[in-house]
Amino acid sequence: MKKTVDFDAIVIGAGFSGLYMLHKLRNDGFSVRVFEAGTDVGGTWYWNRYPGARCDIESIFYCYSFSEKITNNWTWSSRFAEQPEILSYINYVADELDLRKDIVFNKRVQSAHYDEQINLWRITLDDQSVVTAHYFITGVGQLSSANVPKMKGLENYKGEWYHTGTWPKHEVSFEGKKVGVIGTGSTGVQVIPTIAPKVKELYVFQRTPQYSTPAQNRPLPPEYVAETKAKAHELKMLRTQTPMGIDLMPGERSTLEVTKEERLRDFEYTWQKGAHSFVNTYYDIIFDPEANQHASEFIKSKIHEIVKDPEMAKELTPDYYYGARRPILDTNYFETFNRENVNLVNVKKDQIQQITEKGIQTSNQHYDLDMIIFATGYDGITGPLFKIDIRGKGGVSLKEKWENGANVRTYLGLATAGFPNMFMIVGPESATLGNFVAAIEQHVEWISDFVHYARTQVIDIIEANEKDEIQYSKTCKEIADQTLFTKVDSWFTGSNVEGKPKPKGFLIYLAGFHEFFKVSNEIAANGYQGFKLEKSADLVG
Ligand code: N01
Repeated sequence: MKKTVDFDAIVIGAGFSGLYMLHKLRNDGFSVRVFEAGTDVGGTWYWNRYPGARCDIESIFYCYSFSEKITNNWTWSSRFAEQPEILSYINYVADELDLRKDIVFNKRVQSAHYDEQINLWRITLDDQSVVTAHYFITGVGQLSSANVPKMKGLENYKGEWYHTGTWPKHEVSFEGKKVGVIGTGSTGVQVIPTIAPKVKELYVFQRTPQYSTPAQNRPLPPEYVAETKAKAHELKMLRTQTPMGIDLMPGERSTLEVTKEERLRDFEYTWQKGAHSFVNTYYDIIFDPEANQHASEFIKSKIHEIVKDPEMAKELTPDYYYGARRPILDTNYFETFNRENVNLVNVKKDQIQQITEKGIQTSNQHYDLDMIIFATGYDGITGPLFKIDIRGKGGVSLKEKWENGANVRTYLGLATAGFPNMFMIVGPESATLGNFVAAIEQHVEWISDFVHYARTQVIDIIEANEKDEIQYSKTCKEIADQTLFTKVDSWFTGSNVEGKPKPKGFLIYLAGFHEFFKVSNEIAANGYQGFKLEKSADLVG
């Protein structure tokens, strides 16, 4: 049967992933259309406009590296760029590469169904129009499905309320207001110190205290910028040769082989150095409970040193393994709790019972609030994919195949059996613990190389083998089980979303970017081992 398709590839999302995917495939001569729910490019950085939003990977790494021209033409102002600057950068890239002409904004993809009779993907948009493509590629990110907890009474609340991940474009005023922030993850830790000086009264509703180390953010001096541009090639190499896709390797020594004095000196050094240096002080911090305890105790002592009220310091002190949630970097987070206008509510002890017309009712007290900010995170990793009705062979949905998230199985996090010609950028079980943009660049290049290879070999159907993905998922879990990540609840394990099933596996490949790149490149070099490749010249669109 001869078929016609609208596009060679349809990509969802115009963030870092979708934009680069569009550029790569288009350069290779494929017809591509990107659909984006927002009104402009940016993805995460389009939606997350909350006060204090900035990257936690150094700006010189948190950007594309594929174009010398873009690298040379763009100058970051600070070590960790703020959201408006990152969004300007993404806009600059979109203009520079003339990407907008192939992006349809304001369009949400509702469903993507694979038609196995004629081997194409049929994509339905929110205006019920249908487009078809040979390849279906998701660039929806891991953290784009906002988690607004089901709290009784929210619909009756008369004040303003916002989720950080869908922050409005208009200016939000805090002056003279009593504001409640629910959630103290990376987002809450950025919002709280930023708005504390602006609000009349701030109430932080904390369920789990956080370990956080100082980002040590600062403006970038011109000579440093010149130096990084001169060694752009070297920095690019580091993205693929290090575990986190940045210029850091885990320490060479064990926490347990040094004296107490050395340990304190080393921890103090990495604490002052900032970025993700602290978690990398010694190689065993996220593997060995005893090593971890030393790092945890150091941070706990810092919390007690910084926070003047000993009771408050105690409430802010975590009691689980440090680093086993994505490590948080802050600017003046713990210091903010010394302000007169900042109050801490431990909602594990004093539970939120309901939202009232005027604020929040806990078991012990009513808090009158003009504004509530939900910094409650995301239905992570699987959430953005499950928001779309994706169906593969036999009409089976991704949700069904992955048992609602309890049994996720992928091959390299990039593909999954039963869903031919579908690729996921930063999908579940890919290596993303670190520099997301470096991960995205590698995934996009790997996918576009594969698609290019398929075209040259006249391969029409690409599908991961079930047996290989079962083995890959097993490996992912085995790697994670050697770390402390599987011993702590977090958005990686879905524990932050009420009713979300705990995955049997672990949804991030934790052996590091460098290992992931090696494994995925070897698979490619071996003729895409682990994939079924079918030639069917008649079906070529
Ligand atoms: O989300 P989180 P996030 N009642 O899930 C609490 C990236 N990121 O948006 O810990 C009360 O970590 C929840 O409590 P608990 C980064 O990868 C990057 O902060 O589940 N509280 C927790 O305190 C990060 O890891 C940057 O007990 C409730 C908080 O809300 C990821 O995004 C900046 C609750 C959610 O924390 C997620 O971070 C920001 C409830 N019903 C984010 N439900 C950069 O710097 C949830 N919570 C690049």
